[in-house]
Amino acid sequence: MRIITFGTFDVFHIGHVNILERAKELGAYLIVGVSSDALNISKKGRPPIYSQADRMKIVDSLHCVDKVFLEESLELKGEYIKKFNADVLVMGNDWEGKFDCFSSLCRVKYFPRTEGISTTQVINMVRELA
Ligand code: C2G
Repeated sequence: MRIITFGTFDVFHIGHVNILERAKELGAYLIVGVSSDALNISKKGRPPIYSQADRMKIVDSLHCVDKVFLEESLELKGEYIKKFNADVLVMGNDWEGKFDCFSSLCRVKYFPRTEGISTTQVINMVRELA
């Protein structure tokens, strides 16, 4: 089974590790689309803290991850699923229902988010300490 998932993975934290490890438990090969800096600027109005090159390198260094690629557009998910021959699309449940339209291409599975941690929270905590 080939599993695909997507994310920004900025200021990498335990919630990111948990979802990637859970995704890998579903199959033998885990493919991760890391969203580009340009995609984040257009989506959130600011660049990520870590560059796309660094975010890709961090995700690629995990033993549960087999392949990393750059996600350049949210609209290309179907193309990426086909290109990488994915059997299952995994996302956190903050995206619940949002990717059900791809269920004709592959299984779509949402995992519960890890409670109590997010990139925004870490940024705010560091800001308060500074
Ligand atoms: N996540 C999680 N628990 C957290 C934080 C994040 O399970 N506490 C999951 C998210 O649900 C997502 C993945 O980790 O599945 C990556 O999260 P983000 O880096 O916040 O990525 P996001 O901006 O949601 O990605 O095409 C989708 C885009 O790339 C968006």
